Amino acid sequence: MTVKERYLESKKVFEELGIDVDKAIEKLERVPVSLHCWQGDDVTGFDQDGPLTGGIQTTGNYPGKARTPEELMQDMEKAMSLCPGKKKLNLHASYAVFENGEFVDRDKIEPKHFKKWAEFARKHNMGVDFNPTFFSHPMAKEGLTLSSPDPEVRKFWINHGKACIRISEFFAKETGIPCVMNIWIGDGYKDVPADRMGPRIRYKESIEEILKEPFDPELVKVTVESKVFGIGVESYTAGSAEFTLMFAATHKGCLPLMDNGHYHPTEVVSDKIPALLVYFPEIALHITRGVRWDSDHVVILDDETKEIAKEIVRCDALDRVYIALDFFDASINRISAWAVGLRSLEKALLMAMLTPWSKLKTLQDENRFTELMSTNEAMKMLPFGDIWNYYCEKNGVAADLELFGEVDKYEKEVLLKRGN
Ligand code: RNT
Ligand code: ZN
Repeated sequence: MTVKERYLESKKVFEELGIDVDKAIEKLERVPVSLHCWQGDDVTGFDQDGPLTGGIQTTGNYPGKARTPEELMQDMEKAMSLCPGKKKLNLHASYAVFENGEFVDRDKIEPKHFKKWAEFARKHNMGVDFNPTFFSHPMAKEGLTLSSPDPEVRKFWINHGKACIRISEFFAKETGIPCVMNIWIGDGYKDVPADRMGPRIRYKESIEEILKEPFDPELVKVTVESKVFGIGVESYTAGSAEFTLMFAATHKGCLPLMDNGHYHPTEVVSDKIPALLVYFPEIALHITRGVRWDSDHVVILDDETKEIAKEIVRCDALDRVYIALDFFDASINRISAWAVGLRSLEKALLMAMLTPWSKLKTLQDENRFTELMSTNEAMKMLPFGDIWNYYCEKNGVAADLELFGEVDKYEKEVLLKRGN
């Protein structure tokens, strides 16, 4: 049987449950997922030679990492060609492209330093999301940026934030698609602090300063990402969950961003999505996989990824949730990391779209929990794979079992020739 024939057979199973499979596929094709550039070079960037700081860490030394904008774009292009669905580009400010020997520090970057990325985005018909880079820089003094007690340090980073707002608006105008600008700082303390409120007051005031930069809230969506701890800041972070949530709730046009690696290990973001959607018109997500901690492993089709996708879909919130990936694994082929991560999320979304939520909700509301459990378990064995394979074929991308071969070929033809 061909992929198409299998699809037509399996489709009937879902249709019996009242699901319009063709419509689900069409819908999925339009959901943008933001692909993070930083998986391609282990969060190194192009504007500095120092180590990765901010309490995040990549481990591994897999050969062939991208060293230049050209290499990174080439690798992202390859990764995107291996994934079905609509993409967006997620960029960090540290990926500024300086030409002809020019260099400016982060507080002085301009849209022109991102012209190459705007061209890249336009070439691929995608929007751009943007992140000020508050780490891996000498001005992150003692690991502190927007919450630093040193006004000079704060000023530098406030100016960086303002520059990033201008760049985000530039991207939105260049692509015609709103730009999500995410503020995340690694500020915090290794050991028990004497003052937990002071840094938060300074962080609040610093973001407020950044937001004084004029921008069109329809074009730039400012998000604030929380985090419970980082490497070297185990005892305290300024941007805790309550802090960022309250900031977003009390500042017009600001959205909360939840990264599912940034909570206590038994907390789940899937349950937080519907809670926030009750109050916020829009929210943002970083989808990652924490293994015991915020380890930023590649996203796979695990239970929490499926639950997150389910919540977005059954809350009918695909147009209210900005979805981005955020992981960085340097121990395996980086193209495969991107492709497996993005494809896994696409699979989770597809499975969520092929589930008869209104029927299941009725079972819940009518207190028919015996039937709900047995139906839920039955759903797990439905032939999702046949639908997925057809979705890949329709989008002209590799089937699951062809993926490794494609990546391996690229590794031999391109990555290994880099000699790094
Ligand atoms: C760090 C945050 C943040 C970063 C990126 C590189 O823990 O998740 O989103 O991963 O900005
Ligand atoms: Zn994140």
